[in-house]
Amino acid sequence: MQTANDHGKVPFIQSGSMDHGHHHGSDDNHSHTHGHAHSHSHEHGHTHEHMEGPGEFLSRDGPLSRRDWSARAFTVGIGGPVGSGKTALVLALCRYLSQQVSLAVVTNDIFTREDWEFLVKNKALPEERMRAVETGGCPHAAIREDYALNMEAVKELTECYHPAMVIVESGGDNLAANFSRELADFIIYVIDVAGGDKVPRKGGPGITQSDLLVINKTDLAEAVGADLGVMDREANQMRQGGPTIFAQCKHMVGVPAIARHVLEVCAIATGDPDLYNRIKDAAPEPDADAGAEATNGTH
Ligand SMILES: Nc1nc2c(ncn2[C@@H]2O[C@H](COP(=O)(O)OP(=O)(O)OP(=O)(O)O)[C@@H](O)[C@H]2O)c(=O)[nH]1
Ligand SMILES: [Mg+2]
Repeated sequence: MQTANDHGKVPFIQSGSMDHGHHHGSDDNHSHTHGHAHSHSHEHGHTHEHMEGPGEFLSRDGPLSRRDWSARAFTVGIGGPVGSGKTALVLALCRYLSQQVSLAVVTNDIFTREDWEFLVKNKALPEERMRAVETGGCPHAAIREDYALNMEAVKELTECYHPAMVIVESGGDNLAANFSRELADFIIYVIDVAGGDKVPRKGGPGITQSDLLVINKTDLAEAVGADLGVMDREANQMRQGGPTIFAQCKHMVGVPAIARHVLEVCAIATGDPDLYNRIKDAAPEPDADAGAEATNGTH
């Protein structure tokens, strides 16, 4: 496992063997190899959790109470299935917030640095404020059991740039993936309408236990016959009233509401109310197309 500059000057962090040098999360005691014929623990060096259910919003693991913000900035984890719009959300948040708030970004991909390249090309942030982690295996492991590389990248960025917030984009995964609370102070889970309006009710820890659920690509709802009312109702049920925001990340719709929500939590956690004030007067929400609006509150 080694860091940086395997690819010229690109800050590219690569995962090697999962068998050494990893910091394990405090929830390891809940992990065990599941009872399928194949053992994941031997194939890729970590065990998979067997979950009895998706878990509940109100009894989810809360953020760690910590004060070491100067060692590691407030960390926002963005997870969700492949292609749901995580990178589009990272870009949109950077565009919306970076004038007022100091940011840094870590991207995860299994074998490439494509998301990092996309963000560099689109000037999400100055290149040096963004790092790519190549997870080399299950993306969910890199944000849960074996998060050392991501943790290291967040700490390095904090040390170099003292950002108010570091955004970590998980590699796209399935509905069973979720961030470790050791890594993420705030968890956003992004799904999209293109998979159909059934997705929220299928559950999974990202849907039920994320601090904020984003339902992206509402512009495609009609084309795929997804009923946003159903998604809204079922997301609300699955999340016990926890916040959900409909969005079109690619078109900035819903992004100001997402940004304000994250900033507010960050301001409270870090005890810096000025953070939230800085964005209050920022550009208002663009005119939302059908269905692109915050639902069941933003808190
Ligand atoms: N129509 C529409 N397309 C979108 C929207 N947001 C993102 N997309 C498109 O969806 C595709 C996937 O978006 P990404 O942001 O790369 O998704 P991702 O979740 O980061 O994907 P992985 O990192 O590969 O898992 C891209 O072609 C985006 O342009 C949206 O609001 N509406
Ligand atoms: Mg991506």
